[in-house]
Amino acid sequence: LRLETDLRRALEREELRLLYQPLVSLHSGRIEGFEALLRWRHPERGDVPPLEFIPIAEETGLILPIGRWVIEQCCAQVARWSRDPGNARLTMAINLSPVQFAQPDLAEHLASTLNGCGVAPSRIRLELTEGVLLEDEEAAIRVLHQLREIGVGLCMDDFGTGYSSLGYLHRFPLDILKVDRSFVSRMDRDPRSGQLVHAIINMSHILGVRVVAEGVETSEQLEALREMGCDHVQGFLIAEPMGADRAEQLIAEGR
Ligand code: G
Ligand code: G
Ligand code: NA
Ligand code: MN
Repeated sequence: LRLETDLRRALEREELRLLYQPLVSLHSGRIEGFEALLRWRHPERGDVPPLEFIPIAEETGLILPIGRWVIEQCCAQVARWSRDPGNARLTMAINLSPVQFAQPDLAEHLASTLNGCGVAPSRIRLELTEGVLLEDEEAAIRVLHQLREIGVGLCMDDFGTGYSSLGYLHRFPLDILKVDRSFVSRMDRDPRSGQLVHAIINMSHILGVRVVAEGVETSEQLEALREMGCDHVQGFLIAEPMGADRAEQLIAEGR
């Protein structure tokens, strides 16, 4: 309860910030974009893990103002990077919770924020978990099409956990699928996990969906994923989530 009260004030007290973790293209070897990851530094407790405060934010509805702030920060960040024409293609992946997805004004807020920052919608990619899709499939498909009409990319996050089925790829208008890091970490020990990831990549490609492997921690995983034709990788092997300044440095070095 205490944490809830504190979280309520975290936005106005500027205790929230975003870190950015790069995604690297296995085709070009270059940074393709970043995923924005929310952090909360509590004045007494220090860093509170997202796995602790995001569920509270979702239960209390605080995820709505926080989520809007995240979207606004991300669009502003993309606009700042884009002042350098060399960065004109960098993407920003934003995590959306099912509560945000259920808001009727989500598409409108996104569109007006993009417009206000002068950022092309194709630079933003929304990461959704299957929780978004399970409750009311028809409603979910309607919203996905609405978002797609704006022109933002759509990504299925944490694929391979829960009920994730390849049927999702067929029924939902997705651009990208993110193979969950639990799969990637099992690849080293268990050949069948590797074969499964390979099959997911092949099926995704048949359906015109690109694949990101997340949680890549070893060069063996990276090489195996490259051979399987995986499109993008993300994980500690490449870089941990970092502040915007460091991200900007990294982009500059990569060119
Ligand atoms: O950064 P970390 O890997 O600890 O994130 C843990 C979880 O918090 C992940 O499931 C991630 O998707 C979620 N998360 C991180 N940032 C955001 C955010 O801005 N909004 C939402 N809804 N979830 C986030
Ligand atoms: O659920 P989601 O995929 O959004 O979670 C992203 C979380 O994964 C972030 O909290 C991020 O810090 C974490 N993460 C990113 N790369 C790695 C990695 O290589 N290994 C592990 N264990 N966690 C990672
Ligand atoms: Na994510
Ligand atoms: Mn994920």
